[in-house]
Amino acid sequence: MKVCVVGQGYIGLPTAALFAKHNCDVVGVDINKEMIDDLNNGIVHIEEPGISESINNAIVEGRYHASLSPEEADVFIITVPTPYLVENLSCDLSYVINACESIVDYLKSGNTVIIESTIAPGSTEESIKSLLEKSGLKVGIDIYLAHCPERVLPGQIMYELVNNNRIIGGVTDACTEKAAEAYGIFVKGKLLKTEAKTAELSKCMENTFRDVNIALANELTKICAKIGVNTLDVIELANQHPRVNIHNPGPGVGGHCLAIDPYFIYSKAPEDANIIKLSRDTNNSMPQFTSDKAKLIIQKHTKQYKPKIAILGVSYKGNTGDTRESPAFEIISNLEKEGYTVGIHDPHVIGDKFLSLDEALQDASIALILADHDEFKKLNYSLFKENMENPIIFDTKNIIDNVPDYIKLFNFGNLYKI
Ligand code: SAJ
Repeated sequence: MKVCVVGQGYIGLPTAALFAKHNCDVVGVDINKEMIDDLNNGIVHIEEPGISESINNAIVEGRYHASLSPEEADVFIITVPTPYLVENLSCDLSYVINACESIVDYLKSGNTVIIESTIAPGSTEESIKSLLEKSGLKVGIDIYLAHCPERVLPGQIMYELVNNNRIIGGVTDACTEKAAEAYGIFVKGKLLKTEAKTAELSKCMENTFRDVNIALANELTKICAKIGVNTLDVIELANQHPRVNIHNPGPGVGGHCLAIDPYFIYSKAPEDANIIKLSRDTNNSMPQFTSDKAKLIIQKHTKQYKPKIAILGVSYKGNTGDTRESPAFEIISNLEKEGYTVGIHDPHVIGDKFLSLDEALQDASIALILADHDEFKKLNYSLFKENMENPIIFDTKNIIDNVPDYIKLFNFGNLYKI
């Protein structure tokens, strides 16, 4: 079987690697020429366990190549980003539409087209179906179209793509069956068959559920900071109840999913999606809340004022180099607007503005932990003593405790003590 995967990012590339591993011939398509050249030379641009080896094996076995343009195939999979439109918060389908337009000339009778990109409910039937039918082939009769959202966690994508249950939402029953057949090649989880619109909304709702629950934890943090209670203790105790699961508060919600997908639902029914919108607003307020608290800590607790702040971590997710929608950037920009300078250290993100831990800490008033990387869970505290006059850590991810006496530690639990 030949598979054409359009979009070689966080989902498309691992998906291509898995089809290739299971004896399919795979072409990975992307608009980024440099990336295509790199991939054909076995250079993988994403940090994800197992992906580099899998792609390189597939290249050696002649089962994978990357290309700027699609090729004829049996199955086409669309894995391109879907941002949201700032003007009305709806789903920006332009990448998906371009990707679908790019395959129209390659479609043949019997082909299956699968949209994996997260899209607003209704998009497959209302926008994508007619576009593919420009090929002269009828969906459900000549070709098969389904929305099958991915639901994997960065850091364990290769495992979760295989083992998680998968929603398969066809435009017709025949479309669902054809898409299920394709995923049956490597998916060990259940294939949950439904129709396209239900699949689209289920995916958006999974991330919305999480976003709403994080907003609740963030709101609790603000309340606790005001009334003098330790938020983290409240969450730990409340979660001892077998049916309660309060999420973790944090400096904001990043990534390409939780920070975006709720808007796709909201824009379809803004008058009804009140909790969804309020949760987005609450989570969006956290970078400002965090930079305000950092400022307050500096004002109240530094002996000799220094305008430098060490930023530890800018990726939105621990142990990855993924910075998409990361709240760290808004926090940094807020602090810079207030006249602070920042020294940024992130062992997972590559870039010339990043410093070593020593350099970032040197002469800083405070170290602000913004990512839950493992490296930050086992910090060498003597570096803080050597480089900072009066070491203070503000741990917004609640990943450290038991610091030596010479370090003052703030986290989202003890903000009321600032
Ligand atoms: N966060 C909190 N508090 C928490 C949990 C997360 O503030 O209790 C923050 C994180 O720090 C991060 C953001 O939320 O900034 C998102 O992180 P995440 O790990 O919750 O989610 P993603 O965006 O990496 O992945 C999500 C996952 N969805 C769910 O868990 C419902 C993943 O399974 C999906 O595949 C992915 O979205 C996606 O592609 O949709």
